[in-house]
Amino acid sequence: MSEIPKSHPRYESLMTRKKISDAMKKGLVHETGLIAHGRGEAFDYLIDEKTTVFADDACKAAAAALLIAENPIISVNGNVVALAGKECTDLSNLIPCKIEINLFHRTKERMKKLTNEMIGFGLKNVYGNKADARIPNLEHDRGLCDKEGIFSSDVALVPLEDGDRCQALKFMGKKVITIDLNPLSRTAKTADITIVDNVIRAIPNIEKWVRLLQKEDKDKLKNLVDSWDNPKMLGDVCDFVSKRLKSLF
Ligand code: PTJ
Repeated sequence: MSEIPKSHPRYESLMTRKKISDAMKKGLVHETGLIAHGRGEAFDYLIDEKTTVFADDACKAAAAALLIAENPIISVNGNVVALAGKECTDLSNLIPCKIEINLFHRTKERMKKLTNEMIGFGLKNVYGNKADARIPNLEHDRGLCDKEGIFSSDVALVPLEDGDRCQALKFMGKKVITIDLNPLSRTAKTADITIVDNVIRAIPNIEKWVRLLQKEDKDKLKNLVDSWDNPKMLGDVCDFVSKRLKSLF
């Protein structure tokens, strides 16, 4: 493929596409990950490809939840590793928390490649390979997980998550934080805290809030989490998008 000129008005978006398509060729991203990415791009358009005040507030609540957690974890899939693997590693070191690879389309080969990719980003312990536990009520390999990983976690950050698994994690009693550009998805509606933003912007933004909040009193952080109203925020995002679209023409 010929070089994309920096002067192209969609340079960043095209480079991100290249990143995800290269990762698919390397066997990191599943082929349907490209379709998921396209859907994400469409929703990103609707918010002008910028972090909204609602997403920023959600990142703040997410940071607070991760900081007060006893056993927090970040779950990553192929798309997340390709787009924000290094940023997830940095965030996990800062909180600190575990990272587990949880795949929808799980194969031994992809698990191995993604594990090596995360090790390359500096992650010391990669969870997900033991697969010595199962998320209840989830048939198929996507229910496999690590006992010492997501299975025993109390707060789980699950970006680009499948709706079924998000519901199953909630059913296990976990506090679930997601990052999903689609405010209408089942995952967005099921999670406790939904960050309606691109994972590329959201992970560094959570990191920003972790730095700002890490010395705060635990009670204050707990209040922040307890007062978070996810359905209201989703309504506000939809309102924002509809007003924005009406104002354009
Ligand atoms: O690597 P695997 O095997 O675990 O597979 C991962 C994918 C993403 C293929 C799988 O989980 C899947 O099919 O996901 P869905 O059900 O298509 O959901 C992906 C959601 O993430 C959709 O609502 C998209 O709008 C949203 N999304 C896509 N790209 C981004 C995004 N949200 C935030 N940032 C993105 N870059």
